[in-house]
Amino acid sequence: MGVITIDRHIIEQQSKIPTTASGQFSWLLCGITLACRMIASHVRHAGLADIVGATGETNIHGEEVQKLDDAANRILQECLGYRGNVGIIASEEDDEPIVIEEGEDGRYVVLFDPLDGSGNIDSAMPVGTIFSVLDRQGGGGALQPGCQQVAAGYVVYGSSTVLAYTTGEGVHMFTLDPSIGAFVLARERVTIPEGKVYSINEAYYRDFPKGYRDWLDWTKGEGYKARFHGALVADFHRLLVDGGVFAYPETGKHPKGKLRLLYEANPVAFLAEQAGGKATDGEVPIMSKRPTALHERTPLLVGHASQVDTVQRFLAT
Ligand code: FBP
Repeated sequence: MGVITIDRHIIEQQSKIPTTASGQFSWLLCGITLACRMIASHVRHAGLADIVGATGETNIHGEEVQKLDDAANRILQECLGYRGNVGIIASEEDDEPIVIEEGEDGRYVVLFDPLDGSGNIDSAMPVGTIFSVLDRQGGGGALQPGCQQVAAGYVVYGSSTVLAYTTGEGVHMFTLDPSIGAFVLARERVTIPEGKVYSINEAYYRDFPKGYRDWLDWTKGEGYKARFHGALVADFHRLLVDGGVFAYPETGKHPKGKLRLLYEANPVAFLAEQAGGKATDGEVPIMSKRPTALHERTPLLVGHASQVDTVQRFLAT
């Protein structure tokens, strides 16, 4: 069988699906994995090269842009820019979507958070890249509901570099083997286990809706442990492997939630559902939400299906 690299896996997966057997889709996904290998190299050299700290710029979210945010953003733009089948790219770091190819050739829209958790860079804590792919053939642009995604994934740059992706045929995980510079298959068809672990920034406890406070109080008697990395990609990856539930509810500072619907919540929701889990905004499934703006925010509750249901019961009372 030999080494199953992500590129081989993508091509083998796609050849099974008539709509994507042309190879165009594989070519696009391989562009994203190439970009993530290049970003991984930058992250690994973060403390050594002059790429830590801020650029002095502020992005549309009012956040200080880190040098690595900027580098990761440019790498993804470069690797997607010459694919020939990408019509629009949209990034957390850019105010507006970038139209690359107006015509029919530009079939796909790629939305991404080039470096999630960038507040962790200077302390060498895990960061990641999150991506979502939409098809323009139905006439939509970047503002399509999550249920229209044709692919989604993330890469976590942690103790090892791990990529997980889905094209609607389950969630598959790959580890970057630095000795060959390729993502190698680690696990296929991952499912979220039930785990007594919650990830939420409890420092905002008083600011959370009552249902979340009641749920958190309840967990204290249920033997739960808390894990919070300050990076959605790292908390979600841990959840895919060890189970449990992650939540970033609405707060006084973020009355609509902090996380962005199109390039944070939607891809995580697609992966969670493909791994047998659930993702909601506390009320409705994330993937059913109709986006109205590129950088719109949403509350996010995601995890093992029964544990999400438990939280929702507290929210409903
Ligand atoms: P960016 O770093 O991409 O802006 O993402 C936002 C984020 O860092 C999430 O990854 C994380 O879950 C959350 O913010 C942490 O927020 P807080 O510091 O308020 O707990």
